[in-house]
Amino acid sequence: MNEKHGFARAHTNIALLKYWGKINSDLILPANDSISLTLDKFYTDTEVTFSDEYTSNLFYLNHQLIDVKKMQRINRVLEAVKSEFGYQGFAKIESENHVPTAAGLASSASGMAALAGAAVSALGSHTDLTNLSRLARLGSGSASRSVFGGIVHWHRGYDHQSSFAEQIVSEDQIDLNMVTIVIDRRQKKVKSTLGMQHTASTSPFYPAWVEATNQAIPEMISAVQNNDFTKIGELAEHSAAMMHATTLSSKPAFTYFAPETIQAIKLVEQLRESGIECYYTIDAGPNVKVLCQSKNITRVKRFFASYFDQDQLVVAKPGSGIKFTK
Ligand code: 2P0
Repeated sequence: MNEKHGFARAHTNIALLKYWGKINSDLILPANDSISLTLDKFYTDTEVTFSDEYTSNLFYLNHQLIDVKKMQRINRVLEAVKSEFGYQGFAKIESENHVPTAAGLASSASGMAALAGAAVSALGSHTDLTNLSRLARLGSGSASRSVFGGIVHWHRGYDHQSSFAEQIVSEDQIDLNMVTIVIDRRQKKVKSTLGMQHTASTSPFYPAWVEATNQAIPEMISAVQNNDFTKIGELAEHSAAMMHATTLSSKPAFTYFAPETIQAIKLVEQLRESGIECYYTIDAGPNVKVLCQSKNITRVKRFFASYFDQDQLVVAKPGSGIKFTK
């Protein structure tokens, strides 16, 4: 029996300038560039074993066997890795998510990055992180960014080769933290893949979204390089607001906001007006993520604790890029 093993750990990320819509859904090529912060505490560990004895791919998530019908994207990543390394057998994938549902964060970014990392590591060398980012992208767009730590820029590109992420600054070069206000733990009703597709094809505001985001990219890069928290926060907040405006202008219109989402937005504005600088960002769900500097984490948490339960508040700091050992 000829077995090949690989392991990878990848962290989740949160977009500061959002990815929202594709120009090619097979290759997952986005309409606009995006910029994200990789988070420290939340990650996926994945082990891949290739063997010529297996007759199909098997995927265990948190020790439970997953239905083959749900494996389309996993298979796509595996096929791409296998074809790069000229391998023809099947794989067993064992994945453990350390992204608690209570954190209100998506695990597809860390999951697909860890899968690509472990598969590449099993079959060849994992030193080419740019290529790893391309392979992770085939599983989930945001996964391309989870290959790197700190603040990361995903170049939209125009084909498989040109669409990949790169690091702008590392995790120890940036003072940017995130307090998540978990408003709803249930799975979102409109999954991001569908939500962005519907928005891109029906919102008259969508072309303006793409243009405004691409224009904001160089501004965000220089804000990050200068560690300019005010500018980073303003750009991030505006990106989230614009993204959610595209869902409200799609046909039929929809929103990820819950009543408490608006309440939390107002509270962020109130806290900021009181002199504690913070900004919100919101993804494809109702939870609100508050960006702040290290010196204000305790104050931000204390403020929101008077409106929400303690276990609804989750703090995350900048995290590292993909690792190939535990
Ligand atoms: C982002 N989101 O930039 C944006 C903002 C959600 C809102 O990337 O279809 O799971 O797998 O490429 O990566 C979530 O979308 O979507 C996402 P696919 P993905 O973080």
